[in-house]
Order: sequence, then structure tokens, then C-alpha cells
Amino acid sequence: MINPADPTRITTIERHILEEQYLYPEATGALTNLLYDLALAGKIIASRITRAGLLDVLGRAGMVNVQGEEVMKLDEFADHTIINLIDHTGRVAVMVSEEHIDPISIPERYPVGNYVLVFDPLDGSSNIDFNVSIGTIFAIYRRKTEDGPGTLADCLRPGNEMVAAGYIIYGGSTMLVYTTGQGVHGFTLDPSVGEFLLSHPNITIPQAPKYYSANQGYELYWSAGIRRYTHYLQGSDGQRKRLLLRYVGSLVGDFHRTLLSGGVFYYPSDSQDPHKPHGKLRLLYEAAPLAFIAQNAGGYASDGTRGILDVQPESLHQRTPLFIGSRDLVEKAEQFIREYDQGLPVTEMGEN
Ligand code: FDP
Repeated sequence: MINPADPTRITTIERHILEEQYLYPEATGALTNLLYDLALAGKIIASRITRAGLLDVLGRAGMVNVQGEEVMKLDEFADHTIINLIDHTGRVAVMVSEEHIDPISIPERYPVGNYVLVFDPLDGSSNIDFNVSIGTIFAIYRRKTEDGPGTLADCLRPGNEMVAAGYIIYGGSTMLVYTTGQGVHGFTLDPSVGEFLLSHPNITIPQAPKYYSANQGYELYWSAGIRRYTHYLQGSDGQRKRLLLRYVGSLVGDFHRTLLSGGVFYYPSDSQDPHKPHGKLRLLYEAAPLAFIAQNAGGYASDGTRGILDVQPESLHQRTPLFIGSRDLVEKAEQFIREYDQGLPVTEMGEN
């Protein structure tokens, strides 16, 4: 954000993160530097994405990731960029990436740190070929074990133990949005100076929601509760003013819009694939970081029955249904699920 009275007084992301650190005199600076490493990774990935067509990196790399999906070249690039920028810094004990089946250890020649980084290097990758917004999602935890290499137990943590989370969206412009629990702040990359500048301080989800967002192509496979909830959002059951539909199919893009405009994004479980009874999105590095951001912006995220931040992960790549955005709309989804999918009496639902 540029001060018109003095355009030299700009708030860079580095300054903003440092000023948050000064609130904690005991802080070592490791978290500050880790966040700044991620901002740098975002700049490098953004620059590569911008030149993707020219560099001929679009298309598949011919490999299959741990989720059984084809890996694209940009996914690998983003994954390697983050790991290579962070593994030698002495700031993290272990990392988790969507692209790696196991936790990523710190090479023995480097010091281990006190933090755990989980990330989805390039989310929404099915959109890469179509020049649609994609993003990087991350969350940071303090390690649980005392010392030595980080362990699986350091990684399998409920979101309510998170110390920071954020995402970088590569769209018309590149933006980084993060929170350490002190408000949610958005920075826009100014390509002319090569730095993220504060553009959206203290983001809160607007009171009046605008959009709902879901892939209605799956409606046939949705439960009765989800179908009725969708009709509620559309205003077709006469209970509320209708919301408009927007769906990008890139979680970061759909979440970013929901955060700024109000509304709800949901990717529920469906009956399409019996091997994926919990929807598609990953708990650890997709749902939980965005849930932490939503909560710090006055919103809420649920798996349909409980807060996402309360879910204890059992495995690194666990999937979860996700309902996220304006608190009242997410709570309404929980109510519809309770009434129509779990058969609880209406008296337990409160008003609907
Ligand atoms: P993608 O497969 O393109 O990587 O988690 C992956 C994700 O995208 C999310 O970004 C997005 O919200 C969702 O999947 C889209 O899934 P559908 O194509 O099933 O709607």
C-alpha cells in the first residue's frame, strides 16, 4: 500500500513480517525468515509461470504423483523451488509436500530447525494449460519433538496447532496472503520492483455474502443434505436471497474470491468413487491452512460435521470434505447435513 503523501513509505512484505515479529521480543526470527523464504519462492514460481508458454514447460512431465495424478512440469518446478530454498536454512525440522509420499527430511549436512512446513506447491494444476489462476498453499507448525530430525508425528497435527498459514495466487497479478494469527494480510507483487507490497491489510470476510462455489457437475453424486443446501443457497427453497455461482476449479482461486467477496466454497464427499469417500481435497496442506486463514478473517471451515481445525490427521495425504467461507453459511451446511444426512431431529439443528 503506497502512502500518497510520501510514496517512498511503502510496506513491503519483509517489513510487515518483521513488524509482527517485534511484537514478540523472545522471537528468534526463524519464523520471519521462513515466511520470507516462501515469499521468495512465490516470486520465483510466479516468474516461471508467467514465462511458461515461452519456456515450453506446459504439459505433462510423464510422471504420476502420490495421489495417482499426472504431475506437470510446473508442479515439479514449484516443489523443487520451495524445498531447495528452505532445506539448508536451519529453520525447519521436516517438510510435507503434496508431491512426496513421505515427509521430506533435512539433508544430514544441514542443521534442523524448530518448524514444520507443509505445502501444496502448485494447487489447481489441471488449470495450468488454460492460463487460469493457480496457487501455492502452505502452513507452518512448531515441531513437537525436542530435537533430531523431524518425525511423522511432527507433521500429523491438527490445524489448531498451526502458527502461520498462507497462499500465493498466480493470477492476473500475483498475491501473497498470510496470517500468523494477527489478522489476515494480502500483498500484491509489483513486478517493476520485484517485491510484494501490502495491498489488502486486515482482510475480513464481508458480512453480506455474494457467491457460492461448488462443482455442480457432481450433483448427481451428492447426498440429499448437500443438494438441499445448494437449493437453499440458490434461494430456490424460499429461505434466503439467492447467491450467484462462481467456480474456477482451482482451490486457491475459489478461496481467494470467497475471502474477499463473502460466500461459501464447498467440495463435499460424494458417492462417485467408493475409494474416495471423503471428497477430493487434502486435509493437511489444502483444507487446514485455508481454514486457519478463514478463521482469522472472521470465517469458518468445516468438514460438514466439525471444524476443520479440530481434525487430527491420521495420514499425510488424507482427504476431507470442505465447506469454507462466511461462518453462517458454513454452519448452515452443517445443519443441512445433520438434518438430512444424519437424521438428527430438527430440534438439534436450531433455526434453519
Ligand atoms: P486440481 O485437481 O486441478 O489440482 O486439489 C486439487 C484441485 O485442483 C483443487 O485446486 C480444486 O478446487 C479441485 O481440485 C477441483 O476439482 P474438480 O475438478 O473435481 O472440480
